[in-house]
Amino acid sequence: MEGVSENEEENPGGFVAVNDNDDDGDDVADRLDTQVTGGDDDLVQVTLSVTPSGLPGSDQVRVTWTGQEKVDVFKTNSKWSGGASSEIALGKTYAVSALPKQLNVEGDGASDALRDVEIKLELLHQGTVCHSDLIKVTVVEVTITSPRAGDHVTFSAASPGVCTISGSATASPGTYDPDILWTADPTAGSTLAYQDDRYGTTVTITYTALPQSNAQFGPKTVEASVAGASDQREVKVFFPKWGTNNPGGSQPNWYYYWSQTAASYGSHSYDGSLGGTGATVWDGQAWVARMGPAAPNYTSAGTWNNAQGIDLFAWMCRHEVKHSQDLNGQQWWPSCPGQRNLQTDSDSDWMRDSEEANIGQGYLVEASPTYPDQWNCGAGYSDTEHFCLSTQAQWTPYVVNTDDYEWSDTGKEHGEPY
Ligand SMILES: [Ca+2]
Ligand SMILES: [Ca+2]
Ligand SMILES: [Ca+2]
Ligand SMILES: [Ca+2]
Repeated sequence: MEGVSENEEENPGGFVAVNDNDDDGDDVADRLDTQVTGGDDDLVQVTLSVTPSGLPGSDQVRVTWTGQEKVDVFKTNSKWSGGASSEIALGKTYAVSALPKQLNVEGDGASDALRDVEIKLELLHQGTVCHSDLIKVTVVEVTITSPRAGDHVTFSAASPGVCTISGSATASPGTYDPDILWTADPTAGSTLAYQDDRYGTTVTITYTALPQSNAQFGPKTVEASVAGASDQREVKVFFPKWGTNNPGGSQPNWYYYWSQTAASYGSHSYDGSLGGTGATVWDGQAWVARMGPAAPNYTSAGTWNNAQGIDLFAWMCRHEVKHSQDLNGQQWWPSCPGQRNLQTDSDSDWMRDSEEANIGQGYLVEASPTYPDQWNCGAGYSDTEHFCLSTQAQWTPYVVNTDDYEWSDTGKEHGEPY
């Protein structure tokens, strides 16, 4: 048997894992699958051979096993061959001339005790057993009861932040409980630790310190394994949205991490002193886009189609960045705010009167706004707002389970609107 030397065949014997994962990804547990496309590495190979060679051609070998509810035996490790199941019937015989032959043993149910399945190969000479070889097998299963698939876990808002995953699992046969080994995916930039003890039926897995990269949040796999058997659960790891314990320092976590995603746009910075969602301000040298504390929230005004959370942030980036580009690039107010005055902006629309006609949108120097407010901007709507809203980059709302990069708690992937 694969991985078992001749002198270990009866003790400790071989190990086969219960095949209840899904290697071919067809949503059928492989144990119940008639065909595992591409082969299944959970099946354990057993090689049938006899020595010496040169035995009479009429000699046969016969394969039998105990524990039929615990193991099945197949010719191929895909459980399928020539358009049909490759399962082998108990007591199958082979001519010695056909050896060596490889069989594949699948675990179908866990052992009740160590070595309680016996696979026997008998050499038959003129129908009588003249030699036999035995290998004892333990069918092992490990089952994770915590975490559950898809569980959400969030770093604390403390500095450094700590994310804790509580694991528990059982092994069959139960003898293996203390030997269950826990493994969790690493998180680059965080310290992964298994508190106290990495072995046994329970574990506390911790990640300490929030990562630099937003891509380090999201799905993480936790695995429990013992004696060749394993079980996995995928959890989702989130950052505390309102915390500031990211590696960048003082910015809120939502700003730090969302700025790394497709929701961000252009060049902007965070200003916690702003009253609202964002603004374009003169920093002494240029017009710059600033995001405010309300950018990750919700606005019931219609301008942004009731965008919430990361969608509102995405609209704010696109809007304020466009304002900054207009005000800088269009040369409306080349060294503002000093030169903006009512003589050069008679309609107070933040568009220099001498430029209004050159923009090509038919803006009038005597009107702000020139056109109706189709965005429900309300107070402050002007020709400058009209130009920005007409020409800025658009945003398609974030789609949960498709876009997969909004890992704030609270937030969309976490299950809240924002
Ligand atoms: Ca499998
Ligand atoms: Ca399958
Ligand atoms: Ca004007
Ligand atoms: Ca105007």
